Amino acid sequence: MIDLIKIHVKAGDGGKGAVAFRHEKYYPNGGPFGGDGGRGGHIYFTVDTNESTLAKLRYTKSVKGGTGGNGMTKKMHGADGNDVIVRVPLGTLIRNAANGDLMADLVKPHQIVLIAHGGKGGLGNMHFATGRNDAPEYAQPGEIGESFDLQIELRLLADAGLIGFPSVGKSTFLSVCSKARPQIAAYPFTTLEPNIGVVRLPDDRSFVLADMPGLIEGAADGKGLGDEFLRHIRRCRVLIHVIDMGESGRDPIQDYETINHELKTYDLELEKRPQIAVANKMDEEDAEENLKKFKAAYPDLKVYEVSALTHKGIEDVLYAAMAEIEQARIASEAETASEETVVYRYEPKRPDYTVQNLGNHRWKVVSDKVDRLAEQVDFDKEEDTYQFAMTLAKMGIDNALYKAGARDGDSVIVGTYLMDFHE
Ligand SMILES: Nc1nc2c(ncn2[C@@H]2O[C@H](COP(=O)(O)OP(=O)(O)OP(=O)(O)O)[C@@H](O)[C@H]2O)c(=O)[nH]1
Ligand SMILES: [Mg+2]
Repeated sequence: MIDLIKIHVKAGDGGKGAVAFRHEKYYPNGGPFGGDGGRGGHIYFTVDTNESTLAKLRYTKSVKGGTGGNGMTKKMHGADGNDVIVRVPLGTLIRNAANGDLMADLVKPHQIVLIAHGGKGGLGNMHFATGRNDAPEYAQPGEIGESFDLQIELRLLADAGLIGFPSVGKSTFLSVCSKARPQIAAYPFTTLEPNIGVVRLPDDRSFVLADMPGLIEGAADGKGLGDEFLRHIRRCRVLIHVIDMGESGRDPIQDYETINHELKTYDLELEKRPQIAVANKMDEEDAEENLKKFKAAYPDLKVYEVSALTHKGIEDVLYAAMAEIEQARIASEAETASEETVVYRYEPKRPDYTVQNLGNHRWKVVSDKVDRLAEQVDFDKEEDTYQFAMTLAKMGIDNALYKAGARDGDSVIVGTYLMDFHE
């Protein structure tokens, strides 16, 4: 059972800006004409309700976004790199493995989060013309795409889980109230992995329902399909306990006891999980008789009578499940809020700036903030330029450049301008 994996993600690098000049009739001194590089591909994660485990990612060591295309002459943009969308099951938690920070908690069907940003494309030389230099030989390199080591973990599998002995009709139940099409057969252990469907009530409320592989006595100690499935069960807010009242020759009272005993043996918490008792196969002969005995044994238990085969009584179970789920959602929201902050759209905290060594005594300050500031500055005015330089010093950029190896007289690209570095 794969419910915890590590994976490396690297968003695509941005494409290089182009250095090009205009060579056309009537423009003898052709101005700078190089276009911008394309953005690197982002890495997204999305919920795929057809997946119930992380098994498909087991051999995926890393995921890489496409590199942005380089800018071209005639101010043409490079193409953006391909985005990558990684599909994971509902209930997937994504953490930054470096510090354990929660980056995403995927709790809704089709939810999508941007985990690693592709690098911005570099600006072409057409942006670098200034009064002093109308033929800049410089264009920006693309920004490096973000990369992370991720720890991916499965938590909540579904709002409600169908549990019970093999062949009691769990998968049949799921198939009649959702679009899921699980395998259904008269032999035990037909279901080997949970199937997931979205149940939509006539009043438009909805919840996620999973059928579980059958449990048998000793499951908590690894019998039958073992305790792996008890782990899935732990990941459902509400349990729908399906009991076969039909002609199987099983003893419903014994079955009900056994399953509850296995749940408790596996995890004491499961005893407290809201549970709905469903008497299935009520269309069969003997069912009424069996049900009578069962009810006599549990006079206080609310038992829902259904036939998954003829769809009888299903809707009542769904409404009852919905009510329990809403209660449980409220409870878990309160719990989560006090435990940790859940970030639905992850926007990583980027440092205000980074410095890049472009080689050949050229440096670049990579920073949205500085880029925005630089746009306000009139570099033809001494005073403005001086003020701007002071701001950079205050932000610690001078120090960072010096530490990185910049020396007197080196060129530093700030925003779309070229400045001289003074120690
Ligand atoms: N007569 C009758 N048969 C049913 C009913 N529900 C399910 N069945 C039959 O019971 C058998 C087992 O059904 P499944 O839905 O595969 O049972 P399951 O609980 O998912 O079984 P496992 O996946 O093996 O644990 C199939 O032959 C179904 O057609 C019902 O309400 N009435
Ligand atoms: Mg099944």
